[in-house]
Amino acid sequence: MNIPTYVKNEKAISWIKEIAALTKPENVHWCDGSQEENETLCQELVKSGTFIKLNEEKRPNSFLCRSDPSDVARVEDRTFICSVNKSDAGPTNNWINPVEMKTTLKNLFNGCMHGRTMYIIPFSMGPLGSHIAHIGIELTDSAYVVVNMRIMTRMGKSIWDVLGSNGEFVPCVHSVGAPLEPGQKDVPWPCNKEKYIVHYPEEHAIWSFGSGYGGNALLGKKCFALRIASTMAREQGWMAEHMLIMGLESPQGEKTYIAGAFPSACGKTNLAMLIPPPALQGWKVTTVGDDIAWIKPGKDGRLYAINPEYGYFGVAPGTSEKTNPNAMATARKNSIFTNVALTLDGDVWWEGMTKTPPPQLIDWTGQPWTPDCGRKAAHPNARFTTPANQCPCIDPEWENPDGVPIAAFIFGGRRSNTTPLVCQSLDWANGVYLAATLGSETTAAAAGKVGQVRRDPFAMLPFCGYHMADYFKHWLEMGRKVAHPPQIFGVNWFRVDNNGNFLWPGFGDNMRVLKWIVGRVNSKAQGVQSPLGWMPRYEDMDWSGMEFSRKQFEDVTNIDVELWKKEIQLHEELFMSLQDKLPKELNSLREQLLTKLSGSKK
Ligand code: TSX
Ligand code: MN
Repeated sequence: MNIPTYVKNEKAISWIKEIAALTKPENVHWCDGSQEENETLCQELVKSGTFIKLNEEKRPNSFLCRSDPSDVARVEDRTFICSVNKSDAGPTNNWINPVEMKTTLKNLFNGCMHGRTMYIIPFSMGPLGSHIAHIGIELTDSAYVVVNMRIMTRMGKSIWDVLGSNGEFVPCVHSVGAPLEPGQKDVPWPCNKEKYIVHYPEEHAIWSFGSGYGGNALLGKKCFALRIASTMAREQGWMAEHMLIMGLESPQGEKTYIAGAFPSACGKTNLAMLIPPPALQGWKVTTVGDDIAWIKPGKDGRLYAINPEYGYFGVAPGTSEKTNPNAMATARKNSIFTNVALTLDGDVWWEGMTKTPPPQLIDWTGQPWTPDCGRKAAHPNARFTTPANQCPCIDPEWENPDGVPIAAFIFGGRRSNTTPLVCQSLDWANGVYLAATLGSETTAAAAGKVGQVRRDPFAMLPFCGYHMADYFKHWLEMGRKVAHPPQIFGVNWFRVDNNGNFLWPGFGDNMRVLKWIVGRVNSKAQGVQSPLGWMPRYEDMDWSGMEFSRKQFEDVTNIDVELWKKEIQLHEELFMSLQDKLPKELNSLREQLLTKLSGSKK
C-alpha cells in the first residue's frame, strides 16, 4: 500500500494496513477533502446511479440519493455497546461480550470490500486543534459516506498535521457489507440485511457493517460524537451531549448562550434556528449547533461548549419556509438530499415543504407520484446533508476553539399535559432529576402506540455509551465540580386542550420563553416557586405583539397534582429499571417532589 508522505502516524498506518488486509478492497483511496476530489466522487456517484444531479439553477451543486427501502434509519436493535462487563453498558443498551463480537465481526469483514474502494477519511470533530475537539479516522467502502462526511465533519489532508506522529484518534471501520465478485454489476445502494453497529467503549473503537444510512454509516456523528465521546467524557471530566447550542442576543447587545436536549420529533433544529416574532425583533437568535454539544469546564468555573459537527443532517419532512426558513436557506445549495421526492424540474420536495404538493412527483422509491396516490412522496426519515456555514443565522463564535459559555440548559419533550410551558429547577440536582425523567409522547411518525410517554433521559437513551445511571452520576458530579454550573430549565411547547388542539403557538413565539430564561440567568426576570421549581407569572413574560390571555397562560402552565402523582409513579418505574447503579440522591429528590406536590393547594 502507498502511504502518502504527509501521513506520519505509525499507529494509524498499521491499523489501516490491518483493516485493508482483512477487508481486501480492490483499491485504497486517501481522502484529501479537496473540492476536486468531491467533484470526482459525486460524478462517479451519478454515473453509478446512486446520485441524481439536481437542477443547477434551482439547487446548485446538489444531489438526490435514494437508499434501499430496507435501509432508511438508524437500527437501534442492531446497535451494540461491547464493554468488557455487561453491567457497564447498562440495561438500556444491547450488550455482547467484546471477544465474541470480535469473532463475529472478523468473519463479516473478511473480504467484505472485495471489488470496492476503501476510502480513508481523516476527520476532526470540532474546530481543528481545539482543546475540546477530537480526531477520528473512518475507513469505508461507500463513496456516499465520503461526500456526506465532507459536509458533516472537518475532513481532509490537514487532519494528518494535527494528528502528527503520536496523536490520538478514534478508529472507525465501516462497510456496506456488499462485496462485488469479478464482473458483478453494482446496485445504486449496496447494503446487507445483516447489520451491526458496534462500539467498544474501553478501546474507543467503532465498527459498522451492513448499512449505508445516516448514523449507521456517518460514524463521526452518533457513534463517535455521542456514544464513544460520552464514555471519553466521563473518563476525562467533560460532557458529550445530544444538545443544540444557540446564542440569544438582547436588544442591548448582551449575549447569552444556552444548550438544549430534546427527544426526536420535538423540532430541535427548528428551535436552534428560531426567528423571533416581529415584536421581539430587538432580540437576535444565532445557531452554534443543532444536534450535539461537547462541553468542558473552563478556568473561570463556567462550562464551555463546541459543536463537534460541520453540517446539519436534518429531517426534511416538516421543514418549510414557515417552520424553519433558516434551514431552507441553508440547504439551498451544496447539499445532499436522501429519500426525498424529485420534482419534474429537477428540484426536491417533501411532505410539509409547501401547503399544496406539486401535481406530479417521483417519490423516494423512484415511482411516479400524485397527491391522491395514497403514499408518501418522501420517506418520513428523509434527510438533507448541508454545510453549517451556509446557515444565515450561524453564530459568529461557532468555530471558536474555546467554545461558548453556557448559561442555561433546557430540556423539553412532547407532553400533551403534565409538564408546564417552562420551569426552572431549584438547583443543579433538581435539574438533573428533571432531565433524567425527560419523556416524550409518541407521534404517528414514531412506532408504538400514539400518545404514550416514552422516557428518554437527557434525550440520550439511544446515544449513551455506558450505563444510564452512571451517566446521571456523572452529571451530578459535574455540577459539584464546576463553580458556576448553568441553570437548568424544563420546557414544553406541546400542551393540548381536550380536543387535541395545541395551546401554545410554538415556533417563533418560543422566543418569549427563551427571553424569560435569559432574564432568569441574568437576574432580570421574576418568577414564583412551584413544586416543580421557579415559574413565570403571566406578567413575568413579554406578550407584546401577541394575544395570549391569562386563562391561556394558566392552561399551558398549570400543574395538575393528580396527573403529577401518576407521573412520579412512572419516574419510579424508570428508576427501578436502573436501580443497580442509580444515585440515591435521585430517589430522595423523587420523594421530596411527591411531598411538595401533596402539600400544594392546586
Ligand atoms: O419545531 C417545532 N417547534 C419548535 C420551533 C422553534 N414544532 C414542530 C415539531 C415537529 C418536528 C412545533 N410544533 C412546535 C414548536 O414550538 N409547536 C408545535 C405544535 C404546533 C403546531 C402547529 C401550530 C401550533 C403549534 N399552529 C399552526 O399550525 C397554525
Ligand atoms: Mn439527534
